[in-house]
Amino acid sequence: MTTPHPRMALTEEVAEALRDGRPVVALESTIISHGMPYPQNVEMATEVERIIRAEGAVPATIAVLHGTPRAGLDRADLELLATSPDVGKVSVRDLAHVIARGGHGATTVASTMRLAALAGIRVFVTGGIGGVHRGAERSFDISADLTELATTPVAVISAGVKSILDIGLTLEKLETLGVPVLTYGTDDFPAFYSRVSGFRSPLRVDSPEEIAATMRAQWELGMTAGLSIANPVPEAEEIPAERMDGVIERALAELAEAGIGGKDATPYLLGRIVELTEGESLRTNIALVKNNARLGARIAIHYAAGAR
Ligand code: PSU
Ligand code: MN
Repeated sequence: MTTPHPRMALTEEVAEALRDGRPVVALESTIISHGMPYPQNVEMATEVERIIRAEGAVPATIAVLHGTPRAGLDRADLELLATSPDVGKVSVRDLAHVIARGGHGATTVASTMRLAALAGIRVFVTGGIGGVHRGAERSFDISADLTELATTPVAVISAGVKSILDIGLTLEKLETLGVPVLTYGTDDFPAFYSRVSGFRSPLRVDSPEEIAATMRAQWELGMTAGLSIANPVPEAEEIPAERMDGVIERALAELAEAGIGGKDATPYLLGRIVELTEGESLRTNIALVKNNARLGARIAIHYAAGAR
């Protein structure tokens, strides 16, 4: 057990669970503020916390509020993140400044990993991680999520990587960075909306026990990198890649036309994809986050049991 960093504010529930070595699962907040429309975003955030509790773990949604990095939020906090235009998208490079000015920030995968690690949380559930954008050889647009995975010891459960990114280059980059990429229950690396991306999984695992044991081995060896755990969307909810391809091509073309880049690129693409699929992609997005929450809670339970 690690003592939480003094700059982190934990709820009593999260602090006690960590003190007692009980399972805790971190959740990000950019997905709430910049990844989904209202009110589905706050409903998703609440439902995911409920699922994690029902599985027997403690949820800890992470954000910066009034300049304080927090782990564990209440309904009013979630509502604020879901509705307020004052909540910026905060990745690692933005953390210090939002804290210094006492502002609000929705944390990305990268900054959520960093704050989770400072709180002493090792398991983190999200929908999709950032990666190497298509055309990165010119734009240099590679998400800080990847550099964070290379340096911060947290296991991140996602549904793989969206094909708004270059999935092949993202997998190559993760290999270079020494990040274990485990796929749960399948030999195919999943593509978020779709169960199959056309890329093989680097490593297949078939149980939460095996994932928890891999986390332990990774960190007992003194390696500080995190792990990327890819959990395919349930079959009933998936949108086949053939159907998503056209939508994603169109959203990418519109992004280029609008001249949008930098940190606004991912939120823009996510929003356009929801519009272009008339909400179908949103239903899939919500379903896969819930599915990841179930797996993440089970991993946290096995990890906590082994750490005692
Ligand atoms: N991918 C998704 N949904 C998301 C994000 C990525 O499928 O909500 C969010 C996550 O918070 C992720 C961030 O960390 O976007 C990556 O942004 P960027 O590409 O600007 O690094
Ligand atoms: Mn970027």
